[in-house]
Amino acid sequence: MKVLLIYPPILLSKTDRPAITTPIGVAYVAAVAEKAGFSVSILDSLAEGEWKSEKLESDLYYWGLSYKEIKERIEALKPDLVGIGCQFTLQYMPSKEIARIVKEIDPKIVTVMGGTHSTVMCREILEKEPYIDYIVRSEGEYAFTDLLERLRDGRPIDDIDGFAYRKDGEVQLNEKTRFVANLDDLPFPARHLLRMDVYGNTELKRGWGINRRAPKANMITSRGCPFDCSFCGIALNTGKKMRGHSPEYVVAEIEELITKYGIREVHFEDDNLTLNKQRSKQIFDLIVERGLDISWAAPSGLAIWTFNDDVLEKMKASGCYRVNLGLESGSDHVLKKIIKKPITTSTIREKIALVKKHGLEITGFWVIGMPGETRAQMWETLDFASSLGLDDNQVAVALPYPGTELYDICKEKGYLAFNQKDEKSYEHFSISSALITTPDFTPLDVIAIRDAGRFFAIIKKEGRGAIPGRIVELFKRNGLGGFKVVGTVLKKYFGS
Ligand code: B12
Ligand code: SF4
Repeated sequence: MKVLLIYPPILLSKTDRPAITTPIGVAYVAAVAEKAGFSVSILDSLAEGEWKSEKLESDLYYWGLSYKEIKERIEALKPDLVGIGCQFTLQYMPSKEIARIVKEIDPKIVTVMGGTHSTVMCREILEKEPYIDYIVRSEGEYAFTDLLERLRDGRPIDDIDGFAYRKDGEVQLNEKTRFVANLDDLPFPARHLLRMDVYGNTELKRGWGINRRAPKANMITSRGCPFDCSFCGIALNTGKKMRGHSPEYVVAEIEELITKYGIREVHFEDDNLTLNKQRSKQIFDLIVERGLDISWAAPSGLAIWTFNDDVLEKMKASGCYRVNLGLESGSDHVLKKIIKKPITTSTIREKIALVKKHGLEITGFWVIGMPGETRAQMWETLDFASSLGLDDNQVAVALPYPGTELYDICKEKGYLAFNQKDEKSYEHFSISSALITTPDFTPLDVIAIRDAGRFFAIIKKEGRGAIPGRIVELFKRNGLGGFKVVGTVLKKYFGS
C-alpha cells in the first residue's frame, strides 16, 4: 500500500509569517508506518511552496504550494492512502481542500486526517466533510499504522484506539486510551522523506524564530504536560502525563542531525523541556561529553518553575543561548485565578534574574485579553514586561481554541466573538486576531492595547525620532483601526 502524508499550506493574516520547520509529528507518523513495511512519502506543501503568499478574498494570505501543484504531486505519486496533517486551526481550510482534491483525483484513495485541530474537531469535521474518511485523534503513530495494517489485511477498523470514523452514516469516536509508553520505541522522525535542504536554505532568511547558526533543525524530546493553564490545549494532543525520550536517544538524534544533515543549531520544541530536571541535566551533560558542536534554544517556552541554577548552568555549557519563557501576565490575580499558572510576578522576577546570571537571552511570552481580565490588568502586563529588560517580548492575544478551558468559559458566558456555526470563522484564529468580547473589553480594545504597548516598546528602544515613522506603520498595519491605537497610546501617555 502506497501512503502519502501531506503537511498542508497555512492561511495567515497580512502581518503574520509562517513557520518553516520540519513537521515532526507527521515525520514520526511516517517513520512508524515505514518501519511497519509501508511505502511512505511526505509532501510538506508549506515548506516546499514558493516564498511568497497569495491574498485571498477573505483578506487572508495563503502560504505554500498551490492546490494545482499539490494535485499534480498527488497524481504523479498515485497513492492508495493520503494522510493529511491538520496541526493548526489555520491549516484546516487547506487540509479540507486537499481531501476534496484527493477524492476528485480518485474516490477510491482513502483520506485520513490527524493533528491537533482535527483531534479536537473530529466529530464536526466528519459530520460535514464527506471527503475525509477517517481521523486519527491525538498522538497518531500507532493508530495510523494500525489502520494501514487493517486496511491492507481487510480487517475491521472499528476498535482502533483514538480513532474517528463513520458507521451507517453516524460518526463514531473511539477514545484515546493508549499513548506511547516508552518514547524510545519510536524510530527517529523520517526526516529522510522531507526536503531537508528546504529548511536548511530558509534558515536565517525567512520564516519563524531566530537562530544563531544555520542550518537549524527542530526536535521534540518529550511529550505531554501535567499543568492546567486555562488557554492551553497541549494535553488534548499529547496527554497530561509527561513522557520523555532517554538522554541517549536524544543525543543520538542530535548526532544524526549533525552527521546526516549538517545541522549546527537545534531547537527543542518540547512543551516543557526541563520538567524532569534529572533527565534534562543528563541530556545537557551528554551533549558536552560527546563534544557535540551545536548551539540550541527552546522556542516553545520553558516553564519557569521547572529549572534552577544547576539546570541553567548545564544548559549554557551545552550550547543554549536563548530561552523563551511562558510568563503570561504581570498581574498576580490573572496568573492565579484566570490563567491558573503556578507562578507569581515575584517568581518571574527571581527566575529572570537567575537566567540573566547565566548569560542566556530571554524572550518573554505574554498573553492579554483573557475573560475576566480588565484593561488595566492588560496594561499591568505590558508595563511589567517592559520593566524586566528582556531581549524580546511577544505579546499574544488570547484565542479561544476549541477544546480548551478558555473556549468553554467563553462559550458558556457568551464571550465568543465569532460565529461558531460558520467554519470559515476558524480561518481567523490567527496570531493577529482577537476573538473574545467581555463586559470589560471588545476584541478591538485588546488589539489596540497590544499595538499601543508595542508602539511604546519600540519608541523606548529607538527613541522619539522614530515616532512619525512608527505612526505611519501603525496605520499600514491596522488601517482605520490605527486611530484606535493612537487614541489608546495617548490615553496611556496622558492618563485618563
Ligand atoms: C512545536 C510547536 C510549534 C512550532 C513548529 C510546528 C511544527 N512545524 O511542527 C512553531 C514554534 C513554529 C509553532 C508555531 C505556532 N503554533 Co505551535 N506548537 C508546537 C508544539 C509545542 C509542539 C508540536 C509538536 O511537535 N508536538 C509533538 C508531535 C509529536 O506531535 P504533533 O505534531 O501534534 O503530531 C502528532 C499528532 O498530532 C498526530 N498527527 C499530526 N499530524 C498528523 C497527520 C496524520 C495523517 C496523522 C494520522 C496523525 C498526525 O500524530 C503525531 C505524532 O504523534 C504544540 C503543542 C503540542 N504539544 O502539540 C504547539 C501547537 C501545535 N501550536 C499551536 C499554535 C496555536 C501555534 C501558532 C498558530 C500560534 C502561536 N502560538 O504563535 C503558531 C503558528 C505560527 C505560524 N505563523 O505558522 C497550538 C495549536 C492549536 C490549534 N488548534 O491551532 C498548539 C497545540 C499549542 C497550544 N497553544 O495549544 N508551534
Ligand atoms: S502553557 Fe505550558 S505549563 Fe501550561 S499547560 Fe500548556 S504546556 Fe503546560
